[in-house]
Amino acid sequence: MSAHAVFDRSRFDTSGPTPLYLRLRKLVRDAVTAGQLPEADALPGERELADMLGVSRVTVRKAIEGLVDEGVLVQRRGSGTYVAPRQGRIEQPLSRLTSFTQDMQSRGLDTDATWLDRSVSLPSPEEAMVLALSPGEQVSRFHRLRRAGGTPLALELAVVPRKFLPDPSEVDASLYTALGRRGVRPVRALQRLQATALLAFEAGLLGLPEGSPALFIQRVSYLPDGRVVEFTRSHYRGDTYDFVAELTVSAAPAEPPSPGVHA
Ligand code: 16G
Repeated sequence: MSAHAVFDRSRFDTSGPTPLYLRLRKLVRDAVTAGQLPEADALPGERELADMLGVSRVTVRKAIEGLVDEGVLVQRRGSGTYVAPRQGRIEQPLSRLTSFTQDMQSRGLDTDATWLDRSVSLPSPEEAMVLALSPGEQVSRFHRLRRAGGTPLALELAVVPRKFLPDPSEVDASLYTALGRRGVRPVRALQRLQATALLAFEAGLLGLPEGSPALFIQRVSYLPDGRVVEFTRSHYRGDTYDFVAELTVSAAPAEPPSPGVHA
């Protein structure tokens, strides 16, 4: 998405009591977080931005000052305003079992996808083992390039035993919604993350140079009765996604009864 699409006047909501400079600040911050304004990209000049959005230059200046203070933007004297390095990463908590669509919607981002494969087939030996399938049992296969806010974020191959989703065309925008409709949405999952470098075809689809860093994530999800409902392998762009885990100390062990005290 170009800066012109981000700063499209028709999409800039000016209704309501929030001051315009705060709205503009949020617009830029969200676009940076979503990767729509990539790291090191130059922003249009102050006057151009004001014209594009139909606001005053004072509003633009105030918004930019705030974003520079926040560390979202940097200003270089004489040359302009740029998206600051390493900003705009999406932080995803590791402890909640949510879907890509849910994750992005909670950030106010629209999702879409390009289907690379949506079919029924026999599983690979690895898939048959992970999904605990009987010999000859088929799987529904969902291979997508997933985008949020127009930016490619992940390549994802989800494999589901066909008995849970007999017709792959039931999956439109969200796999989890389709599973939910059939009463087999997972309630628990194990996820493994590994650092990797993108192969040429993966990089090409994600719009990155070959060898770019990525997170390779494998998720195995379970139904309440312990059956495996999903085996998904994804490549998430390393430059936009942070998975964040919350760590807590385990609960203190129960105090041993004091000597000599009996109920
Ligand atoms: C996430 C999951 C993936 C799941 C998908 C469902 C990770 C690493 N992976 O991308 O396992 O299949 O969500 O999303 O979080 P959907 O319901 O939007 O299709």
